[in-house]
Amino acid sequence: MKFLNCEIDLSRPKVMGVLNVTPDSFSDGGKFNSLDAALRQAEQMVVSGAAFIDVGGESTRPGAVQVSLDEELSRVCPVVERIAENLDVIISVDTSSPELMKESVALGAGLINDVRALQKTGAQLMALSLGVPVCIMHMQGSPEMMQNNPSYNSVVDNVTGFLVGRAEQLIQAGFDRDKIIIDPGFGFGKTLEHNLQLLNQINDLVNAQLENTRLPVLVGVSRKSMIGEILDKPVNERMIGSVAAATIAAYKGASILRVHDVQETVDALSVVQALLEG
Ligand code: 7PJ
Repeated sequence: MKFLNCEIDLSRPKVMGVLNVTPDSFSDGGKFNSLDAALRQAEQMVVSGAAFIDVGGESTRPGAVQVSLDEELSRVCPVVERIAENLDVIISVDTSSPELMKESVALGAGLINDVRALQKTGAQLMALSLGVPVCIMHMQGSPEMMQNNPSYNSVVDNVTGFLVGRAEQLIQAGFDRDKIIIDPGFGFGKTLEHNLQLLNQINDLVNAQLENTRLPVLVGVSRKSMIGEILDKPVNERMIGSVAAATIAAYKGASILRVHDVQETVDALSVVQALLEG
């Protein structure tokens, strides 16, 4: 897939490091909220082998309060700017806001990662005009309400149908087919059972075809409550469980793993890669 000034081979699984710049972010507890700390954290992730750094200023954890656009812009833009100036990595911006998409791409971001799949007013048109690749994610409901009794007939069919349908709409609207990444949205309006079904059948999503081609799949399970529920452990003790889940997703064909623990995941993926090639 072609990004601003580089090409990334997604036939081998790649790691996206999560850099939260939200003070209420559940897993970092706001630790990386100063600019220098954010840059150091990003640098560490690049050294460890991250191909992408995902910068997000809006907490979308269940029940999170919405942040204002000004707040989101002021959290994210300086971080994007500093990373673009200092590191050789693709910067992904985790946002649904067209204004932030525009600002961050102007500052050097190369991927728009939207948990609302460009469905917010103006987002689709903005992403189209910016011309960078996009990751569209499935979510049932909205972050405030989504864990309120989510239900599906078949979660795998529903999520696959939504993502392929949405990708078709984007292509109709003028997007390049080879600039679309799809993501089932682990934990976004899903019970543990739904998440496990999706992970177990992630190859169905990987193999879903659009005009005879597949779309790269991004998987984000890192430190999420599905891991916490399985382990009965708090967020700071979910690293190994998260790496296990990422390993399975990669083995079943996921292209990008969105994680907090970059080095550990990179090592695990090297084992997957060796096995798939061997
Ligand atoms: C995801 C995300 C995910 C994509 C978050 C968290 C919650 N973007 N942003 N996929 N999750 N594409 O990291 O726990 O799963 S925020």
